[in-house]
Amino acid sequence: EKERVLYFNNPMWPGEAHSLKVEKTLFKGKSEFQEVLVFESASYGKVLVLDGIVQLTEKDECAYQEMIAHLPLCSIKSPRNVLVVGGGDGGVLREISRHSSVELIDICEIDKMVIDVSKKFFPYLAIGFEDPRVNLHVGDAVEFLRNTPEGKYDAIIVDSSDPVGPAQELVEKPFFATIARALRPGGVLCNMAESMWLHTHLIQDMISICRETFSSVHYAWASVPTYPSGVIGFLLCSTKGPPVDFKHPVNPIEKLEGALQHQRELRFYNSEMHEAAFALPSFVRREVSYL
Ligand code: AAT
Repeated sequence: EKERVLYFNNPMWPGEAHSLKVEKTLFKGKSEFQEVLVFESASYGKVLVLDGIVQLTEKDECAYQEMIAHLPLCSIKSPRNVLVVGGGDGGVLREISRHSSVELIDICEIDKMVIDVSKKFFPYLAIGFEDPRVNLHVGDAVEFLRNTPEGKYDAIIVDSSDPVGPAQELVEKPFFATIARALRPGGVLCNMAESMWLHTHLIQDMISICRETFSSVHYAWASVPTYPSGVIGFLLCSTKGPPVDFKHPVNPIEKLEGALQHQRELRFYNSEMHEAAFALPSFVRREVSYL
């Protein structure tokens, strides 16, 4: 029988494709916002694809979700109010729920189909929605943040898709301004920030916007094999107020772990990975500091 392989091509990574062998297609749908696909792959477990871009696989989702959640939450003492932008699969909620200091977790995801599909096919991610501290808002995060009271959150995590389609506005200056407004003084933002191998200009633009908007801005990265070029970056920013030393976690996860009865142990994040994530290759250092 003919082997089925899916090739992921996109103008975001011109001249190359990544591919996964398909065992079985599980879901194909078109929401108001994007095309949604779930398939069983031969080597990475189930895969969620939006508009032809891999959002997560069961095998390596731990790297992305753990890092995007714990890099900001372990950088401040006792985070209480947290907002997630995007993240409709629930994986980031699952990670935030490890933090017992957290009292409120708001999430604003634009596409209900992503949530429904995750509940059906990715129960280990969607379990994040079961935390009673979670409040789900289905809508555009741009609108949501415009109406958020000033200083409401200790941390905001932007787990959004690439800036083509519904996430376009999420890399623009007015959006970052509303994020900064919604954070308390000394609050933190962690924003998905693409690949240092592929998206230099996009990263530079985001950094220069954030430098105008926040009082500190840092770039961190982690290995995620199924994201284009195998890495993903994070932009960590803090608002004016008590300074945040992102590179040295003040709320180490090791302390939390003992206190938690979580479904599964951390697979990727620990305090050493946290500190290492801010070490940048020389070419990235130069690109980031030229601004
Ligand atoms: N944790 C999985 C990784 C993601 S999911 C990104 C989510 O952001 C999607 O569910 C998408 O529907 C949602 N989203 C996009 N635009 C908006 C918006 N304007 N408001 C609210 N939610 C939005 C990201 C993977 C990154 C892949 C890197 N190549």
